[in-house]
Amino acid sequence: MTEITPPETAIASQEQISDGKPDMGGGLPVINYWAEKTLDLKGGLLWKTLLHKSACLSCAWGTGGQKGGFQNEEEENLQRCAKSVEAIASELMEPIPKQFFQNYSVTELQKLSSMEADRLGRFSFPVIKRANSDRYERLEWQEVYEIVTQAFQITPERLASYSSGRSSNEAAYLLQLLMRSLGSNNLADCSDLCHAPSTVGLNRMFGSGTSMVSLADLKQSDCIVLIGSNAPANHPRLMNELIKLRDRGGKVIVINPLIEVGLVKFASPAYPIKSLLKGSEIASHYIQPISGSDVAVFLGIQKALIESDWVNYDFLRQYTDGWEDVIAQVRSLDWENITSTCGVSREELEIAAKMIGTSQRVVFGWAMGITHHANGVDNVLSIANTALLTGNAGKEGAGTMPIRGHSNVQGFGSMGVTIRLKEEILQALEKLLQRSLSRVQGYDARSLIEASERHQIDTLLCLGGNIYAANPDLTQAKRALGNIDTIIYLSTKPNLGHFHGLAKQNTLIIPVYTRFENPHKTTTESGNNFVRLNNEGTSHLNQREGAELVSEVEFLSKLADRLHGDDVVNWRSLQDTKYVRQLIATTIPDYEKIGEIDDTNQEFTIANRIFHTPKFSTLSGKAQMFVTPLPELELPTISDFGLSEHTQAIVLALGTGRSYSQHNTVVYKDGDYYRGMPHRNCILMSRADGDRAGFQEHQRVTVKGNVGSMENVEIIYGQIREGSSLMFYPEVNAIFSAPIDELSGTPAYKRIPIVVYSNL
Ligand SMILES: Nc1nc2c(c(=O)[nH]1)N[C@H]1C(S)=C(S)[C@@H](COP(=O)(O)OP(=O)(O)OC[C@H]3O[C@@H](n4cnc5c(=O)[nH]c(N)nc54)[C@H](O)[C@@H]3O)O[C@H]1N2
Ligand SMILES: Nc1nc2c(c(=O)[nH]1)N[C@H]1C(S)=C(S)[C@@H](COP(=O)(O)OP(=O)(O)OC[C@H]3O[C@@H](n4cnc5c(=O)[nH]c(N)nc54)[C@H](O)[C@@H]3O)O[C@H]1N2
Ligand code: SF4
Ligand SMILES: [Mo]
Repeated sequence: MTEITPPETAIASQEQISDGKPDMGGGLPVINYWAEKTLDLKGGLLWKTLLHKSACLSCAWGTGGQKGGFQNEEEENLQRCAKSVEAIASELMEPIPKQFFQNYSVTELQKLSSMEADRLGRFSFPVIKRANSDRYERLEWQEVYEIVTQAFQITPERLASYSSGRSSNEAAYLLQLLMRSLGSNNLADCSDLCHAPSTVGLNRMFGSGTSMVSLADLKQSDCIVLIGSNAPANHPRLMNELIKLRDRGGKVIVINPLIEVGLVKFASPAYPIKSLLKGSEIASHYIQPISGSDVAVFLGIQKALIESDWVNYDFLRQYTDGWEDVIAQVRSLDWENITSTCGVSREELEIAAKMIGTSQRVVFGWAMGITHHANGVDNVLSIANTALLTGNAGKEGAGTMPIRGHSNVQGFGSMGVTIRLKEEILQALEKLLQRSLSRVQGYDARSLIEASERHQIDTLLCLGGNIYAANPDLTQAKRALGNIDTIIYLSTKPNLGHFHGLAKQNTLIIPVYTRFENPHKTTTESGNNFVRLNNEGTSHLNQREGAELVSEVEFLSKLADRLHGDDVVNWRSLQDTKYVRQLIATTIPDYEKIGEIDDTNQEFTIANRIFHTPKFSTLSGKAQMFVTPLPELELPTISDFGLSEHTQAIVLALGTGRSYSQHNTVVYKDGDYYRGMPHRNCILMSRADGDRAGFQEHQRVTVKGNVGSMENVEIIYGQIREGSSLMFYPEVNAIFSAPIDELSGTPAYKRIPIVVYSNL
């Protein structure tokens, strides 16, 4: 039997933080950032934008209120974080100069880093890169529409779209309506690389794939289990809810292989006196499992719940199906199996079980540490099983809460941008379009890359995002996109995809307005199912000479009009987003209220998503429980990577993710202050692993995955579970092709086998 050493608790490790690393998240650096951005030359414009009534661009927490940009849906004030400022500041940049693309070839632009590409400025006129040229050149709108219209007139199976969740509900709805009206279901979306396991898992269980918890619920809970989320960086306003929960005597259980300093202690600028200077304690109990072993953690917690009689059998009998199998599986597992899989002691798991079992209202929230695994759906099911075993679903203040990514990614799913469209919506769309629609299985983000590699895609329209750099194996992504005849990028800012994700014939970039600049009203949906109305705005770019931006809705409706002409749907009239909202109201279930929003201005919570009674949206009304097998977490050996056993090397599981100052594939600032990583070419690992391999901190090493390697990577020691490590995407996507979760199609970005070695 392997001896399991209980991981140090967060509180102990907090004192060990040295090397000039901060001992809490948030705090004065955040205030400094605000001051720097809001007081500089552009400060006035930034404040104007912050005060504009529109949802925050950045994460799906969904801040931005009825009376301006600073409220959440509970009308609490001061609800904008530094990440919001970061995202806005980036979109307020000047346009890329007129001569720029004449002066620089694509070959030269390919040398730019993500940060350098973003800093070029905003796109403000359409450009094209043709097959026989190494430059983007300006294109007239007339020609844009001619090329795109022609590119869309192909066999529908060879037409595809990819989207990213920054655009509006209206643009998302139009995109899928256009694609489906043409017979294509190839609606790949960034959610395929993100929360698809949550959507799949929760739909199977509850018949609804989103959070069942509202912000108001969160305020009533007395225990939050936060799993695989770096909320201090990626959902900062959630931290305020955790602070308030601790203040009212509640418990926060954190499950994460890495001690994120902001989850130990967080200094929130929202509470200048109470929290900002001293910081507020966040985690009551910090579990540091082996990465990828969360199912084992939850099976252990379930076992402890059963053994201590904290299971709510009445609830299970009345409101769930399949619970007997789940209980039988847990009983059949012995503790040794569980603890050796997750590397967490029985005592640690029992503490968590006690906190959950003795609390009245428990919320289970998770992010990418849960979904980015080959068993991502199982991870979600094991969390939701734990909620059901304790009756923490279908009541106020409790339930399952996937913490969604992009600010409107959930709206994209609701609008039907998905390859798993509910039959009910498909039928409503058929009625609207008065024709039968294709049932051919569409491509998600990964299968789109693979289909492109097989030369099965001719035209790809990208509504935002960066399909190239968001995917694993950048060489494959580049090759695959290079097989597509025409790629049309609708974008606000340049990213690596515009210079590396080039089509065989024509690559077009169409400059679009951001959410706060659109000349019409739009809506977005937060991760907690709250629909916001974004007011019309203007763009600072409109005053710049030669600027010709378009709204996404205008572009899509004009394209549809050209393709369909006279049709049952008057596509041209859909340039007025009010009409799009009317179509949404009639075809998207539980979205009826959007039909009145132009008259009432009333933002709303989508019906039938928040479960306050244990009646779920499944056929039987009962939650369906599923057995979740213990994961097998073997790693390859040094020689499997083609290195001699004598190399000074160590094999680790690599978790890839975001630094503090980046938004997905877009890097705003080098380094990660909170994790003590001075630049992006670092690997964070435990001192114990470094010692085992004979490395020194700050030594430069090679990190090798299954398709490539990165050189000169600096070792940084941190409070990460032995055997695990962390590096930043998108750069690291060059070195691996990730295993895929078969049930959701999502890559296992958080458990990539790598070997770290020294060339000396
Ligand atoms: N500022 C900012 N905000 C953002 C984004 C951004 O890039 N920048 N991106 C947006 C998007 S699209 C998303 S999806 C979210 C992402 O938000 P997160 O999911 O918080 O971001 P990640 O960096 O992917 O890392 C998640 C956490 O998972 C942990 N982890 C890694 N492996 C495991 C594991 O096996 N088990 C467990 N339990 N934990 C693990 C990591 O240590 C890390 O703390 O944020 C959204 N908000
Ligand atoms: N290794 C690794 N890979 C990952 C992840 C990971 O954790 N590790 N995370 C995955 C996750 S969770 C996600 S969500 C994906 C993210 O993948 P994507 O969503 O594809 O990528 P982003 O970097 O968010 O896209 C940024 C670009 O969107 C455009 N944009 C911004 N605002 C707008 C707008 O309003 N309209 C339009 N049309 N365009 C706009 C800009 O051009 C900007 O450069 O990456 C995935 N890839
Ligand atoms: S928590 Fe998210 S939605 Fe709220 S202000 Fe910060 S980035 Fe924006
Ligand atoms: Mo995401």
